[in-house]
Amino acid sequence: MRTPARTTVTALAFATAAAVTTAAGPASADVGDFTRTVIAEDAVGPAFTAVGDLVGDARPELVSTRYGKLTMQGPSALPEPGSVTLYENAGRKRGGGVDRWTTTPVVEPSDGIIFPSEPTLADVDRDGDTDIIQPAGYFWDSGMGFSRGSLTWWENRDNPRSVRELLALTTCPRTSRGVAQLKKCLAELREWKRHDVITDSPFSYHDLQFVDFDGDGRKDIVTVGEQGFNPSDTTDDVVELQFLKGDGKGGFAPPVALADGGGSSPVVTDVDGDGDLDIASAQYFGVSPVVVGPPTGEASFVWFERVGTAADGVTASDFEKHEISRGQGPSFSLHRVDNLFGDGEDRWVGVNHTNTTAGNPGPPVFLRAEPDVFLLTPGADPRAPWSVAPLASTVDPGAEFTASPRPGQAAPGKTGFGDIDGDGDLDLAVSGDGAFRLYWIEQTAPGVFAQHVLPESEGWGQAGGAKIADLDHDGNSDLVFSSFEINKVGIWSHTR
Ligand SMILES: [Ca+2]
Ligand SMILES: [Ca+2]
Ligand SMILES: [Ca+2]
Ligand SMILES: [Ca+2]
Repeated sequence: MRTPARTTVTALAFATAAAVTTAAGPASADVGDFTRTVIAEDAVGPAFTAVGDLVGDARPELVSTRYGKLTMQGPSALPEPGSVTLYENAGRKRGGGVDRWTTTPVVEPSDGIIFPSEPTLADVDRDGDTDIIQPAGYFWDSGMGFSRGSLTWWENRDNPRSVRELLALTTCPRTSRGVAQLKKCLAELREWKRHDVITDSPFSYHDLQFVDFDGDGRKDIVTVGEQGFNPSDTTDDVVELQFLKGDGKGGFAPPVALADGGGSSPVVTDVDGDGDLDIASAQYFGVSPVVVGPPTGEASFVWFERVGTAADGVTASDFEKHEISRGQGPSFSLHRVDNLFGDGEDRWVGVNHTNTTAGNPGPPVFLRAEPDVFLLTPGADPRAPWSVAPLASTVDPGAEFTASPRPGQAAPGKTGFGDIDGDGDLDLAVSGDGAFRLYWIEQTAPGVFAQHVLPESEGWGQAGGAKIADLDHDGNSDLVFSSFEINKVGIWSHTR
């Protein structure tokens, strides 16, 4: 869900069309080559889900965000604070499957975090355990006079792994009277501790990169802040690429604007191989949906070349923007995929975010780019435009990214990479987003891809996740999706 804010608010503004119901089936069902397990039913606005090792269990945990309730204020949908939940596998350690999970709140509505989007899991304070960095904010707040965007990180204190955390635990027996007080003291010390990086910002944040961007040995945050202002005006959006210098202990300097533009999921990598870190990004805002005729507006995919040094600080003057390609329309994400074809080479995959379904408001659909996942290939000089081709050479009948005609919907969306079918090569898990179902793109031979609908995913629209991991260590991959449209979080486990 590249622009959950835009799609969501528009969906809700036209809420009469938004009702999607599915009969509640068994929690787990065999479907084709996959078993589907629904682990959250009737969740309030599931948004994004990350996968990582956060607690002592050797199996991965899930960190899943909820946008929470939206209330109508006149014609506008106004979100109430959301939440973030940790899921720990509660099944047996061997053969326990993926259908039993213990949940722990990390962020609760009382924390006042608006629209928590893609969590980044990383050891922010370098004490040995994995913490959660949470970008948040509602894209349309800027047009309603609110400043509720935030970047926060949540300190993992489940297992004391530093001297400081151990010492804190030893204070409980001294300060507590009775077992009940002792338990309460210990429980509070193990709660996720909030740290504010940015609060009350007019920018909304969807995603970020936690990386040492200025080469001082301490990780920093590179992100994109967005403000949508008037929903009916596509030219008034403010999009700012930002750098927040980290001190290595969980503190961050205020954001420095590096550029206007980029998209909500920037990728920090050395694009041109000259030894310094650049930024690559899909762009959504400012990109014309009309791709027939002379080019107008922003490019679909861009990169920002680092041309200066970090010695005098990292600023906008250190970067030069280059177009990767245009003509794919507003776009969702760009990925540099290590060894995608199994030949040792990195490949670039771009995901656009468009709608060519008759009845979708906007310019005539024949003028727009088809929704697709693309292979983007730089030439000898990556500053020149790259070649672009659809990634999948075959698409199952009826498995196109056909988006709902509902206003604000576009496809595809969140995309993950991993070996889904266990044959040793990388495949893709793709959220249809505005196409209200899920997909997987199978690598059938090196560099050859076939697009399929994930079975039993009809209705799973506006889904985050698209994470691929072996959640129960049974040797088969599990795909995780959290769908705003259907209010469910589910796992598709490959079965052979
Ligand atoms: Ca930590
Ligand atoms: Ca740094
Ligand atoms: Ca570079
Ligand atoms: Ca595979």
